[in-house]
Amino acid sequence: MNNIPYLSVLVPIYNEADNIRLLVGEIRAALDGLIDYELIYVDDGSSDGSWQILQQSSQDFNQLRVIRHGSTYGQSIAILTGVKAALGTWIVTLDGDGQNDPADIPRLLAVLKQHPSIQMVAGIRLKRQDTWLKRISSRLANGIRCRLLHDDTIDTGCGLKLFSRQAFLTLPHFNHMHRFLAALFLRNGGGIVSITVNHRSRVHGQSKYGFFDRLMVGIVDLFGVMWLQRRAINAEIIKDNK
Ligand SMILES: Nc1nc2c(ncn2[C@@H]2O[C@H](COP(=O)(O)OP(=O)(O)O)[C@@H](O)[C@H]2O)c(=O)[nH]1
Ligand SMILES: [Mg+2]
Repeated sequence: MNNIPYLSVLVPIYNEADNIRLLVGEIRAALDGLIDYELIYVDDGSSDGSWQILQQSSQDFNQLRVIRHGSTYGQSIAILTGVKAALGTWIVTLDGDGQNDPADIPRLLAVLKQHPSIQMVAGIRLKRQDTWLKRISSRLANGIRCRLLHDDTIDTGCGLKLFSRQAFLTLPHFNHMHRFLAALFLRNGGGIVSITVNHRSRVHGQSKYGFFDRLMVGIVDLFGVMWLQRRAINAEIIKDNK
């Protein structure tokens, strides 16, 4: 690819071997011929052959960039690696298990056209295709988070998001930050819009998150993000001679 793309599609994965080819095909079906984009997969030290499949896939599709971590660091760190490497002005993230639908990406881009000054368009999974335990725990966590952080977002766990690369790089970065992007962009003074998106069942592989690990990490992080909000200052600049 010679030109700088408008959009970088970013897929962080850990052990998603059976989902890669299908999802790459769906992303291409949604975006080829529609927009100038690159596709970046960040493999977070998978042990199931995902890396070999990614390397093969990149030979068939030269807009596909594949990056591999030397160890497993977590989803947020994989997203950060991908955003740093990305060339696009805008980033769209998707889960690598196929639960998000690439056919929704043009709808996110259309929202951006209507609201050009915002920093993020977030997906809301209205009809979640997950177990009842995951749906209930997620609804509870979303409710508590929304009330404490006032982040104006009813589903921060949705992996489908479109955001400004440059704005993302100015956020504080920490593990698990991907669940707090709405609060962090708002803290930066950026506008966000949420739209409902499709959600599908996981067909291959297994969920990487259990109920208790997500809950415990989530509580600690919630207090951390509240502290960041308290300390936020967006200075108004009234003069700059250059
Ligand atoms: N890079 C990276 N990605 C992860 C990790 N854990 C989960 N993921 C990816 O994040 C996405 C969502 O994870 P998933 O297990 O489906 O979560 P769930 O949908 O909430 O059950 C998938 O693409 C996973 O491959 C991790 O430790 N590192
Ligand atoms: Mg999933």
